[in-house]
Amino acid sequence: MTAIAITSATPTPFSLAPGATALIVIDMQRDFLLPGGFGESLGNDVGMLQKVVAPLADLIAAARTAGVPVIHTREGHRPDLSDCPPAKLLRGSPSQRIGDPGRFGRILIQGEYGHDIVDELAPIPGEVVIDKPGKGAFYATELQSVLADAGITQLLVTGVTTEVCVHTTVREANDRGYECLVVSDCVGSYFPEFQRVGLDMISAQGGIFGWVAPSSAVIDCLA
Ligand code: TIU
Repeated sequence: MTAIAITSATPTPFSLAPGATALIVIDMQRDFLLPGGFGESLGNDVGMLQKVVAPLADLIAAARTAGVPVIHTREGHRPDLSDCPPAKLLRGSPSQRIGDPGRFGRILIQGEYGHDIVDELAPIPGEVVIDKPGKGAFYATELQSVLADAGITQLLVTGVTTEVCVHTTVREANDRGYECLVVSDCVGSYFPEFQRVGLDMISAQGGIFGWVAPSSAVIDCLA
């Protein structure tokens, strides 16, 4: 299939190759989006991330219709915390730490209600869900082999938070040779300033890590 140009992408039009593209949805978990989870324990206003859900639901629906694979990630740890480095566990002075009981179960622990993806964006049968212990989706996960097996070379990157797990994943992907287009209204930050600057940093310097475009432009191309 021939490539389709997303002409409104910055810094240059993005040449989307259907059949070689996956939509990656990073960490749209209750623990980051709902009160009582990890995000709030760090002192954040979790409401800041809610605005991502509606446009991302539309983009996921368009990807499914177009046959673009949707890959979800979840940040979290084993119940015994054996995959959580002490440096991560002890970082900062949160009101609650990873593994502590929160409103939705133990915070950021696999299998707990809060660790799972919000209802509106729930994976459907057959979609890959990558459980990751770090901020980047490639570190200590099977993501690279999943992408290689599917012949994926381009990633439409969405999820939260823009400057933490989205950025880390885009940088990891960039160094592994993937072309990343970050969907501007489908990534979210607790901090408006970080959202703006985080997106600018990706497409600056001629697209040092990738491209940025709104979901409307991506959905038009997938239709
Ligand atoms: N705290 C914060 O902004 N983010 C994270 O801890 N993880 C993700 O970004 N998923």
